[in-house]
Amino acid sequence: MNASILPGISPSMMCANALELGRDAEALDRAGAQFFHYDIMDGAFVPNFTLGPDVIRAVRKVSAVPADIHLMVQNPERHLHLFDLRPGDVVSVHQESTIHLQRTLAAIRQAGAQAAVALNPATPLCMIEDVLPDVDMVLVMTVNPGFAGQKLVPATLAKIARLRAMLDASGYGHVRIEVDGNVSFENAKKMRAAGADLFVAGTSAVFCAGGIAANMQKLTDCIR
Ligand code: S6P
Ligand code: MG
Repeated sequence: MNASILPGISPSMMCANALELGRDAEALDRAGAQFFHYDIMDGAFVPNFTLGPDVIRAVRKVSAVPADIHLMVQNPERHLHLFDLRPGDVVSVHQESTIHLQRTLAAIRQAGAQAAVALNPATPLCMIEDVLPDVDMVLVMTVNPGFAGQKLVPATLAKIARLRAMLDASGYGHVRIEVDGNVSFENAKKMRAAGADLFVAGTSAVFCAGGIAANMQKLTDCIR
């Protein structure tokens, strides 16, 4: 792990109570969420639909927590203009989703946000070696994207550790590692030990029995 990066939690807003989204956002803000994670799907890159730019705009009315926008869409560069990006926001695009990855990452920075590249479990780390100067964060999918409530793909734990070593050895020690999928209390400890520092919290840890405040505290204790 990189000791200079403050680990944090990015609650997955698709797992919040859709009928009480504002109330949940305020509770997550009070509980110290570093970002709010928004899953944007197109029914093509992944076989599902979830949130969109209007939901992000609505949540911004009740909280200033930055947006962590996870684009699971084909050709994400065509849709960046739909988001009112703010400094401090981070936008992830999948390596598998765009041919001109470097150009897309540069466009995110140009729009004023931090840029991140996301990797499906089957995509090897070598696919992002040449865009490390263009990213502020790498999102390691620890399940196949598309749905909440899935089981961890075990090989992704070693992948996090290899990524941290690769970043540190190549002069990109400042680049964060986010993990997304089945971040349970138990898995979060293993992911943290492997070098992850931003944890997407869904049904496995925060949006489950116990309530938002207590679960956020418990997860915080697992990653610090
Ligand atoms: C899945 C999506 C994720 C989920 C999150 C759910 O495609 O990218 O952000 O919302 O992983 O968490 P959990 O704990 O239900 O797996
Ligand atoms: Mg996600």
